[in-house]
Parts: sequence; structure tokens; C-alpha cells
Amino acid sequence: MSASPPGTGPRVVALCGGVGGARLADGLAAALTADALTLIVNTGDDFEHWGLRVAPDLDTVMYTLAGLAPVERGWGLEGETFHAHAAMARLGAPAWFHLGDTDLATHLVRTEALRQGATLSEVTERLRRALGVAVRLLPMADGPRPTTVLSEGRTLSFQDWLVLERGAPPVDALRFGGSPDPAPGVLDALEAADLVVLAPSNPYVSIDPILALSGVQAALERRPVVAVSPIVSGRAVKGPLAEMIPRLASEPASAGAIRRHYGPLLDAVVVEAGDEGQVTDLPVLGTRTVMGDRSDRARLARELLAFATRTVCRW
Ligand code: FO1
Repeated sequence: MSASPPGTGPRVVALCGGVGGARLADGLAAALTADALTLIVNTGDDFEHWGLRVAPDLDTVMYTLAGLAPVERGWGLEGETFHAHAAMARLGAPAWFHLGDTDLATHLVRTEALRQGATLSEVTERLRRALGVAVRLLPMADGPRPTTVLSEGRTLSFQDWLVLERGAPPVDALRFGGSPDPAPGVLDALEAADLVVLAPSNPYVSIDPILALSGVQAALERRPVVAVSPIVSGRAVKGPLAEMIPRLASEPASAGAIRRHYGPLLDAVVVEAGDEGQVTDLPVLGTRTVMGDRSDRARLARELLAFATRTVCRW
């Protein structure tokens, strides 16, 4: 059943975080009109650094859609300089996390707006408009929901685990702190969606924090949901996911493990060409899922939308 009134076109919501999620979001933004797409972004990675509120996944998605993200490095801005970082290090400030000179402006504006009483949703709206991003970008929640990693008896904050300790400590379990409501617009967007896309982000640390918010899973159960596997031929495109799966799911990393992770939420799956045989119980599209430039991201998004139309959506 379609949630869109006849003639209005499909409404798509994508859940995302990290580089893979940002790149698919960029492709969807190219393939759909701006009012047809809503992005719901993980904020479990958010933390305070140098007294500033940093929201890595929101910024990665925002910079990618603004065409400002670097091609190689998975975070920050293209052509960035790090003079302020060097100056901070000289003064003895922690230097393990790099805030670039231009990126700093985002954190300063966000921190000041929050200090003056704005919500994260409000300041995100302001930032994305200022950077010319036409698509609606929603933080998953306005209130704090920090992800922590349990590893061999230690509890690590997310960025300590991923950046300071380079994702090396084995992950025994993850905890999502706080109990904020989903941000304004999140549940409404999901209820109105003709299709929900789970981007090729790390399911444990990027998508699960969104799914665990009150009402999100129930809303998804009523909508067609397609996931894009972040595991390609048994390996993660980026980050520590391939090492996390055997430890957390007791099976080798594979597109099949991703499908099983999401369980009954999924209606269809997109995997790397050659990995199709790993998913046997749902419609599968095998294609090139490792995204390069913007036209390649749009190509994957168009293929995903056509596949969803053929298999799980009627619009
Ligand atoms: N990741 C790193 O590995 N090292 C960094 O110094 C670093 C700085 C950074 C600054 C701003 C930002 O938005 C992201 C940044 N990231 C950095 C990436 C980020 O910590 C993670 O990739 C995400 O949290 C995972 O989705």
C-alpha cells in the first residue's frame, strides 16, 4: 500500500551514518526531488571536544550532500587545513581528534546555537540550508544518546574507541545512553514513507542507535524496508565492521549476516554483485555497491529505487 497520495511520487526515508551512508544519501538526493527524501542521521557518535559539540555523522552527511566532502578521507572537508589544531596541540589540548579550520566553524555555530537554547534539529536545519543542502536532514534525536563500547571489561566512549584507540579494542557489546524521543519529524517521516532505506552504514553503531529509539522499529514494521549491505565479499568497505560481526553475531562477516542482523524488518536487500547467493529468503539486487563519484552514487540510488518498485513498493 502506498503512503503517498496519488500523483505525488514516492516518499523515501533513508537511515544513515558514516561515509557509506552519506554517499548513498547523496545518490538518493540526486535521484529524487528534494521534497521526496528525508535523511535520518545517527547522533550516537556525537561528543564534546575542546568544549565544542561535534556531530560527526550529521556533518559527514551534510558536507557530502553539499559537495564539500573529501574524496579520500572519510570525514571533514576537502582542502581542509589544520592550523588551529596545531595551535591547540602546542597549548597542550588533546590532539588525537582533528578538527579542521573550516570544520571548526560548524562546531562553533552549533555549540553557540545550542548554548542559546536551540535544539539540535533547529541548528542542523540552519546549517544545512546555509550550505545549500536541499534535502531534509534530521538528527535521530535532539537529546543525547551517546554510544559506548564494552570491550574486555572496559567501557569506552565511542570516539575514544574508534579514533583514539583506532577501533582496535574488540567489541563485546554496545550501549546507547539516555532515552531521548526521536527528533521532531522522524516518526512522521517514517509513517509517510513509501520506502525506507537502511544505508550501507555500520548496522551496530550507525543504524541500531536509530532503530532503538522509541517508536522507530514499530514504524518501520509498517513500511517497505530495503537495506544495502555494507559488507562486500566478506569485507567492510571501511571501518571495523568485519571484525565486529564474528564477535557480536557469532558468524563470519557477509551480506547474509547483515540480512540476519536486521531480521524481520527487511523486505529486500541490495548486495555487491557476486554476493547474491548469501541472501536466500528475500528479493535481492546484486550490483556494484562500492560507490565512487557522485554519478556512481546516483546510479546505485536509481537502481535501488527501480528494484524496490519492482519488488516491495507500489507507487
Ligand atoms: N576520524 C578519525 O579517524 N580521526 C579524526 O581525527 C577525525 C576527526 C573528525 C572531525 C570531524 C568529524 O565530523 C569527524 C571526524 N572523524 C575523525 C570521523 C568520525 O569520528 C567517525 O568516522 C564517525 O564518528 C563514524 O561515523
